[in-house]
Amino acid sequence: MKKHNTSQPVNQEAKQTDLSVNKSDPNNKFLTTNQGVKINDDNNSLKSGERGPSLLEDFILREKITHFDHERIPERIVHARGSGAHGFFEVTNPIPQFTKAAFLQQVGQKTPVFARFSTVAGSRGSTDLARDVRGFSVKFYTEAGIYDFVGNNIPVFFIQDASKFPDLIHAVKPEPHNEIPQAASAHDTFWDFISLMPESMHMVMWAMSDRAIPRSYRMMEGFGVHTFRFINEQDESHFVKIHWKPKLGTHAVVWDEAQKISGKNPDFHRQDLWDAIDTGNFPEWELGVQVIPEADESKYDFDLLDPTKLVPEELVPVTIIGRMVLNRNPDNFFAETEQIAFHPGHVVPGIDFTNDPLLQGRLFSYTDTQLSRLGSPNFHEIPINRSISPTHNNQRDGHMRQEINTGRVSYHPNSLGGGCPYQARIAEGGFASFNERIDAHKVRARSESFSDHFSQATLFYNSQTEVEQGHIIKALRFELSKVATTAIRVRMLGLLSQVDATLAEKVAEGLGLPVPKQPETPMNHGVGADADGTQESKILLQPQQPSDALGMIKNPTITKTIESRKVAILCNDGVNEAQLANLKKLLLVQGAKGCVIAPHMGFVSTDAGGAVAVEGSFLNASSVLFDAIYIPGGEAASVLAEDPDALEFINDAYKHCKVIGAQAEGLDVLAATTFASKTANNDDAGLIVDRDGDNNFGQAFIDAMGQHRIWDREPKI
Ligand code: HDE
Repeated sequence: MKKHNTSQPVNQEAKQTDLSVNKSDPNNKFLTTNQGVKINDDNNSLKSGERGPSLLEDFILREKITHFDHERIPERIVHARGSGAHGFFEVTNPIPQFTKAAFLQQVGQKTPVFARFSTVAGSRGSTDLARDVRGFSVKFYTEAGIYDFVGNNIPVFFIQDASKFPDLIHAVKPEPHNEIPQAASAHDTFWDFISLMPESMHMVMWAMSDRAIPRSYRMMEGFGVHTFRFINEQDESHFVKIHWKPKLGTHAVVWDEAQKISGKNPDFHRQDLWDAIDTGNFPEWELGVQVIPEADESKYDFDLLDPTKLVPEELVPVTIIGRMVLNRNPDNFFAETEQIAFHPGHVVPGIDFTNDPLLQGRLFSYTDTQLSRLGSPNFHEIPINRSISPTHNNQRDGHMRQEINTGRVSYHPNSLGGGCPYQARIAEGGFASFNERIDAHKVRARSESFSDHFSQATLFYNSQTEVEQGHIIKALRFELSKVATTAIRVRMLGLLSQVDATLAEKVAEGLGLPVPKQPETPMNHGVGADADGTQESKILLQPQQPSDALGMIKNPTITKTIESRKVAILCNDGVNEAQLANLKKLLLVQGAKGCVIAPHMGFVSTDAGGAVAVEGSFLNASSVLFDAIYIPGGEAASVLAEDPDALEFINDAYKHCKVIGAQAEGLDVLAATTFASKTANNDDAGLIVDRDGDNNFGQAFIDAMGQHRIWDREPKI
């Protein structure tokens, strides 16, 4: 038997086998290999002579290059392009009558979160401003384990059954023969698939609306899409639809602007999220729920399990139960935003699933995808994915296992380990699935209650203002004009005619095609090969009352706030310092920011003999990166009128319906623009001009910005 050396205390001996890193070791400052060996020269590889060949024995070089060679992991098959941040969720209105979820019980109770927003189709390096659905995922690090909300900024989905997801994604991704186009649905394979899938029509309406080109991640809603269940202490179930409502309102850019932003700053949304948090403008959303009693499951003329349907907020109001604030940028994009692994199946007691056939498929997919993306079943051990509540189980080993499990017991039941870890009773917080009664035949079939594909598409279209309908028409014209196969365009016009006859006609006009009299019978109705395949999609509903919550311009989240908005202040040497300073100050009070843009970087001189730092030039900035424009007076202001870059800047802002303000000599610049007559006639609510020093100018400018965009400028379609 091993004896302790009496001159050496036991804990000293234990220290000799302690493998933890000594962070206070003075050697910590040195560059080392991954094996901890200090490196003397990191600039030269080992060679046979100064001008000779490199030597294979150079373990320092080989380790460095090998690591580099493997620094990329497979990107997410969907939602590859994204950005995230840390924050917290706080309960404002507990609903214990509906859910026993421990993190939702007390007013003021806070839970750390990490949120990730994404586009779907583009690859990791693609533009933020693609026309696309946005992912909206939130990992809640609750004391009862991880809860992942994995939703989108659109409340419905293209397909009803998980089995069609690979087809949908293959169709929308770049075409396989030439890998074109990147991050765009405007191509043949996508619309070929869609034109054969009438169930996608509701989602298509949303995807062609301005929801698909948000102004900012901070200004979009989030939706759980599927109906979930809340379970209370009495084990009663309620159906629930989950919503996030942005504090800054729901806003978008316009399509021409989106395309230009993609060139001027493809990281526009990523940058916006980062800068907002960096400057203390913490993004915030309210969490709301639509709760529906089990007994009302069949009350509606759509099926709650059908993910192509929403529950209008007028039918079931949204109850706000908490808020999320994002207040810390990640320290390391790869370690956190890239390695975070969401899964709609990560739920805690109090939250459960329904039989939505799309959700059911997702419950398999997300763990599976992490195995190939993160390379190991131990992805839960990566710091960003770790539960803050302790984990104990008998899962062992596998690639890159971090935890050093001790003891010899890795099975249950056991007596050698004293029975540990124990199963938790429900009263002790153990998860028990909702005791739903299921009594059915095993079938591959779709419920008849899923067969109305058009009523809610029509409801969505009818709920839009004329301006928003115009944007949908133009988006469809754009997308379908990029489709080379005429038969696909025609098939789409047929489907659109079932949503709204005028919509179809107007899209057809833009394509130079007639609307087919008899829409082609779509090939896919969610039936198998042995069905006759010709059954009609059913329209079960009477047209419903339009809903403001479905649009953006009249969306109930909209307020007049201009918080965190950016104004380009176009200056030249000799700028009127007082006017410039005054507007900047007023913007600051509103939480907005004025940025000085000039023909060159450095400084511009002021009329008072001072100098103002320039933050962007006409070469590196563009009005699409700003929310409004202001041109102060100054003796050389009119010189801007001779600068084509400055004029393009201003004309674009007008075209994109942004507010434009000018004072004194700044007005002379407007005289050279495409909208000079509007300025002269004072005929536009978004042109705020002041020739003679009106004290109200600043407030008028801010009020106009509070309208967000001046839609009257857009020609009617
Ligand atoms: Fe996803 N989805 N999805 N999805 N999804 C993924 O998981 C999948 C669906 C959503 O920021 C993948 O970790 C299937 C609906 C978001 O990391 C993958 C089906 C909704 C994110 C996957 C769907 C979503 C994903 C790729 C149909 C809205 C990004 C990487 C059955 C409710 C999460 C990953 C993040 C990511 C599969 C449909 C939202 C492959 C099979 C509907 C926000 O597992």
